[in-house]
Amino acid sequence: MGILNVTPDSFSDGGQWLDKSAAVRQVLAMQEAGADIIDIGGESTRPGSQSVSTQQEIDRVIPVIEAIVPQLRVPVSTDTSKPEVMRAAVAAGAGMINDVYALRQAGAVETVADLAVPVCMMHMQGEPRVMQDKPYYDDVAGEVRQFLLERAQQCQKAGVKKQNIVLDPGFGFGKNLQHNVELFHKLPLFAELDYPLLVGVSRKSMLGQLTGRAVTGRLSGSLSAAVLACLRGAAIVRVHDVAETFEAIEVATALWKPKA
Ligand code: 7PJ
Repeated sequence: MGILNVTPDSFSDGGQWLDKSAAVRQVLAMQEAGADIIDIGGESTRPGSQSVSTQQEIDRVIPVIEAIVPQLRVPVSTDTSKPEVMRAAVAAGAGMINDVYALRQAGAVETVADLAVPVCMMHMQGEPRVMQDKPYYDDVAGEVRQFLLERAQQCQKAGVKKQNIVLDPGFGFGKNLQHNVELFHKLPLFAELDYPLLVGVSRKSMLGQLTGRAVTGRLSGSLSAAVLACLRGAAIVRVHDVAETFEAIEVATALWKPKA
């Protein structure tokens, strides 16, 4: 899954793709490089970020979705928590919803059930503005796993089809380095659930904490983490650097279990 942020303030590519034609070039390049899904978001969820209005988010995201969908072979996912944005995005041609609130906003579950599109539900403790203040868990992997299973079950009860659900432990969302490391170590506990597992660690601050690198210097760390996530059972990795990630996974896959 290749990331396209159409926000002025995202932590690693904020402000870069506000221009529509630049955005189109970028998604075509990600598709060429091997992306199977393009994830487009109009609201930054980085720690401390402020939320944007529904209309602002629609104004940022919908024109870009309309511009890119006719040119793409692969589906577009929309990174949003707002039911109105979900509806507008799918009407504009998006084929998937990616929600860091795991459909907990009012009306979100019903909307996704009604739209009948795949949805990624991510775990987050707290909300972006305050989530990194003092994250606390007794058992981070157990609690995140339980949360995701409960959300999946509630959504299925409300009419979301099981085969449309993807789960994501939400690296960096209300988690400190120790939490993130433990979660990463225990990814197999998530991979064994009966839902595809999505992992997003690309350029995140946990990699900066491990390497001392600023956002622009986190490619090697991101590749290493993406490969390990796949080996631990991730079905989808959400990344900024699609070409590099594709190649890293290609080599790891070939060498991990050579074809007979
Ligand atoms: C994630 C996300 C993630 C899913 C962001 C960033 C911060 N959606 N949206 N999983 N992260 N599903 O791009 O690093 O980890 S925003």
